[in-house]
Amino acid sequence: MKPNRVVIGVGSNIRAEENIGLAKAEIESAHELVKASSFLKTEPVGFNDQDKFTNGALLIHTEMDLGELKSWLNNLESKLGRVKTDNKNGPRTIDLDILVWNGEVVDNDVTERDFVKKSVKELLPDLKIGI
Ligand code: PH2
Ligand code: MG
Repeated sequence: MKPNRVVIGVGSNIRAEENIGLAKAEIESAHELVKASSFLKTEPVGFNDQDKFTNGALLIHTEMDLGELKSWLNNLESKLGRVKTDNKNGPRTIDLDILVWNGEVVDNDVTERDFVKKSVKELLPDLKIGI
């Protein structure tokens, strides 16, 4: 089995269905996709004047180490038209965040955003989240 078990958070509010489909296909081509959570429409957090997001998460097994996977996901975001702007909470074609790395929560969104926590719980029901 590939050594690293990772939950990737996926979000989009620009052509979300298309971009999430493309991201999932690329991820499946380079890693073992174990399970996808449900994907839900969510109210924008942090900056209100934009469309609703679609959010969910993917559980993968991968040979890549943490650094490699981070840059691989960054490249995929760019390939799918992600433009980084000054507004960290603004609209995006795709957002791919490493949420859980081998059983360890590595992104604060997991504790701070209910929809992120819910996706992670769906994929890893036994994971301890927060205190
Ligand atoms: N991501 C953001 C900012 N706001 N809102 C929702 N609903 N979903 C997101 O994924 C999201 C957001 C920047 O990380
Ligand atoms: Mg994010």
